Amino acid sequence: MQLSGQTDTIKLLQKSLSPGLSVISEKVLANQSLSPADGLLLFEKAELGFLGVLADVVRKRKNGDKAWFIRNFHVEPTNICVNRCSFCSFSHHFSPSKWELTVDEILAKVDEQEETVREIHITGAVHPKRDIIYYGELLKKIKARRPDLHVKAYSAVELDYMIKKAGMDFTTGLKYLKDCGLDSVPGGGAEIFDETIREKICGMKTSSSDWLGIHHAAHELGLPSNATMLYGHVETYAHRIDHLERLRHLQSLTLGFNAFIPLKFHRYNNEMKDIPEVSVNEDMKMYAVSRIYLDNFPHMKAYWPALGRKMAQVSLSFGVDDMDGTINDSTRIYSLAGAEEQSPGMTVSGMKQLIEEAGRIPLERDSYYRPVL
Ligand code: V47
Repeated sequence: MQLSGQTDTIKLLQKSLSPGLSVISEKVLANQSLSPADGLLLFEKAELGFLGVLADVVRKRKNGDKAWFIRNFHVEPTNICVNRCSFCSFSHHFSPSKWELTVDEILAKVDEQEETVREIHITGAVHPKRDIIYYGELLKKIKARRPDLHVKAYSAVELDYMIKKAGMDFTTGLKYLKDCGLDSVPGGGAEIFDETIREKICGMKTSSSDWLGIHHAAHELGLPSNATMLYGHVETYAHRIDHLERLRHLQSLTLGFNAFIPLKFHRYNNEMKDIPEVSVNEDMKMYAVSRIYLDNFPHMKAYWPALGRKMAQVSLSFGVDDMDGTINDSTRIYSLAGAEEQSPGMTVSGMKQLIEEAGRIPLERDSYYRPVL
């Protein structure tokens, strides 16, 4: 029999599948959402190759053969943190050095970038002495220098702290920052929503409901955002599905999320260093199940400084359509945690080559996933 595409491949595979997995594959082909029990069955029983085929159906439905990337850079204003998360190698509690950039130092980093760089991603630790006025002024100064630069800034954890400190509610605080120049909110700080696991690995930080509440408020103000999950530590598959379910539910209300970004736990130099890192097969499983489950998320991003560029390339066959960006060696969060990319930066031609080698069409994007032509 000659195969005419993914549907035929799945129909062939169905003959050797358990009834549960076969029903799931029918749902995916019919563009129906999976139940939490379906998601769990995929994690527990599905072969990796089968997950790749199903994830590919969803990826292709949403993005064709395009794989997006952006010219961007990060600024991590400080690593001095009021929180003490067990998985974090970045904060001053564990990092070999302690830093806080001045506004001028941050602006100098903005000035260093070529004009073609279109997005700045600002995130860092939760500094006890800084407040919403400071962060708002920073946004205004960046916009005064580079009005065209999209500012994706402050994880929900930083926002939670500065907004509560100002005595504001989430909507008022975010509106203030939006008026100062905030364009979108990055996905950091989500970790794992399950309250028991969250208490174990990052009990001091923003609660899951506040993380979701901040993103909800941002979406209602027209600020798009991303979502992440820190996986591969002490959580179970059921915790991962619970996390995906909470995200899918919020997305069904707002459609404000752009991308989901699974973040693989790295163990170097943090309080969870005794936990072995998961295999690359487990990474690809995580990407594929997320792509299949989050059927209302337009994009799945492989954050290559965390995953490594080779596995990011492989992830394009497990649901990923977005390779994040060129980064320009501007982030330390993962290098401090022992990721293989110790100086993460990629040229545009390197990015395009990586994508083309995986059989996809590289497309430079802006922060709203509009092609840059
Ligand atoms: O929230 C910290 C994670 C996140 C470790 O929105 C760790 O486009 C693994 O959210 N091992 C911050 N992960 C980074 C982040 C992000 C990155 C890229 C793009 C976007 C986006 C957002 O990094 C933290 C935490 O989950 N993290 N330490 C570690 N040892």
